[in-house]
Amino acid sequence: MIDLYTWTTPNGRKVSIALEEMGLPYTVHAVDIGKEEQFKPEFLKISPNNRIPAIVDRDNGMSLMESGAILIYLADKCGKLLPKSGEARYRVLEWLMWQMGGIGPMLGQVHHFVKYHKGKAPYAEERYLKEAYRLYSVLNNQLEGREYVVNDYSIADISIWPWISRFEWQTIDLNQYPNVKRWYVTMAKRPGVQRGYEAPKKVNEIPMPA
Ligand SMILES: N[C@@H](CCC(=O)N[C@@H](CS)C(=O)NCC(=O)O)C(=O)O
Repeated sequence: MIDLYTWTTPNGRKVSIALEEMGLPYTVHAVDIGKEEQFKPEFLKISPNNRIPAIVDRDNGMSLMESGAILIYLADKCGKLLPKSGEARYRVLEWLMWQMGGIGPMLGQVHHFVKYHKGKAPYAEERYLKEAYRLYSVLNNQLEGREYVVNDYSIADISIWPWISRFEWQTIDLNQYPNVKRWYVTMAKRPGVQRGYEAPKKVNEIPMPA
């Protein structure tokens, strides 16, 4: 049994989607970051960086923060969605790290400047949107001729998809990135993705491109 501490954000949804896809039993604990619950001392004990998501594995008492580390841990624990060794494993980790270092931080900045502070910082809007277009193009190229990011469905897909699900916030037209659109829609139809999207609570339907 896994205790999942999460909120309704892309980083949180990565882990609930992964748990659903892996079929691991878990209990959801909502940490409302709008109410600053991430700074509570009891949460800091398992997530010293005061950010969601975090997990505690009740099988061994281990706690873990950072969504990328959590996805690797869960995949290794259940032997799914991450090859055990060889090039196939490192390809998945390569795209997982690409998400952690690029997609997450850069699209996060797009949300701040383009959605929440539109018109207040044109330099930042231009800088992060340009980077977003570049990252979407990279993903589109990688998905050319591949159903999933590294051929077989993996934690790399699960880490990227919740960020792409905010394409409307990012003012991205998915029709400009046809491989990304096809992959996004394929994943949106997976029951595990749909269930994981609603943790810790449902706030909206999964956005679908026109
Ligand atoms: N690199 C971290 C990022 C986690 C993160 O930024 N979480 C956000 C929600 S998506 C958060 O907890 N924000 C709370 C805050 O900014 O105080 C991960 O991937 O787990």
